[in-house]
Amino acid sequence: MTTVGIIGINGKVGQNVLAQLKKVKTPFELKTFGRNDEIPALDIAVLCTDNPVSAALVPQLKNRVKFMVDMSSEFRQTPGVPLVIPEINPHTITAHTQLIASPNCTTTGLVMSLAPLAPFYHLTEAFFCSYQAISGGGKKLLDDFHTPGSLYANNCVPLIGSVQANGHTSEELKGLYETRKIMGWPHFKVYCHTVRVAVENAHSLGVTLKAQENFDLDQVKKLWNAWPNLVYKEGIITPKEASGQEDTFICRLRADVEDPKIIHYFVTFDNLLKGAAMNGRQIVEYLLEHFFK
Ligand code: 2RA
Repeated sequence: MTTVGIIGINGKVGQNVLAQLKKVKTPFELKTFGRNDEIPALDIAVLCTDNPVSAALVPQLKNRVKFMVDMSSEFRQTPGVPLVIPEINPHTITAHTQLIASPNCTTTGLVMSLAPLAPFYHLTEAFFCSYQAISGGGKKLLDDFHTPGSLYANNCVPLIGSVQANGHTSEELKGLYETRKIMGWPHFKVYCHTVRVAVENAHSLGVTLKAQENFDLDQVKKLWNAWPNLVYKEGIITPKEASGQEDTFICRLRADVEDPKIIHYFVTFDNLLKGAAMNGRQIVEYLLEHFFK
C-alpha cells in the first residue's frame, strides 16, 4: 500500500492537510509525524513545515521519500521544482520529479482566474489589489486580531510579509514571480498591492486583466464556469460565503469603460483550502493516481 506521511502534524497547516487527506478516495496508508520525529521511508511526504525546517528536511529525506510536497515557500522559485496547481499545470510533475512546491494562496486566486482564459486570449498583464484574511497570517495573527487594541481590528494594513530592497513586499513579489512560474509565462506583467483586512478567513482580489484581443464577457464567464473548482456568480459573493468552500468564486466581471481589451473582476476563495491544504491534497491525489497504480 502506498504510504503518505504528513510532517509537521502539530501545526495548523498539518492539521488542515490531515483533514483534507481524509477525503482522498484512492486507498493509501497515512502516517503523521512531528517536525522533529525520525521519518521512515515513504512514497509521498507532505511537508507542513516553515521555510527553515523544509530547507533542512528536503536534503535529509531525498533518499527515503519518492515524492515530497512542500507547503512552504522555500523551494517555490528553485529551478526544476514544479510549482503546482493541479487544475493548471500538473504536467510539470514527471516520474523524475522528487520535490513539488504548493503555491502562495493569493497567487493561487489570481492564476485560477487566468488559466481558463489562456487558450483563447493572449493575456499580457494583470493588476490586483488583495484583501487578505487574518487566517493567512496563522495562529499568531489570529490571536493578535482577537486582542483588544489590535492594529488589524476594524482596519486594513497595506503590508504583508517583509519589505524587500526594491520596496515591494515578499507577498507582492510572490504574486509576480509565482504567477510567471505557474503559468509558464516568464514575461507576464503582474502589478499588485497586498493588503491585510479585518476578515477572519478567505482572501479576495480585485483584478484588472489585459489581453491582446477584445474580451467577450459571455465567453469569459463560460470559460470560468467550465473550469474545475471555479464558479462565476452573477451579483456579488463575499469572503463570508467563500470561507469553508473548495471553489474559487469570481463576480463583478465588467469590460473597461474605454478599452475592450481590459476586464475587471473580483475573486474570493478560502485561503486555507484552495490556497493551501486543498491544493496539497489535490497534488497528493494526482501523485497517487499517476504514479502508484
Ligand atoms: C498570507 N499569503 O496571507 C500569506 C500566507 N502564506 O499572509
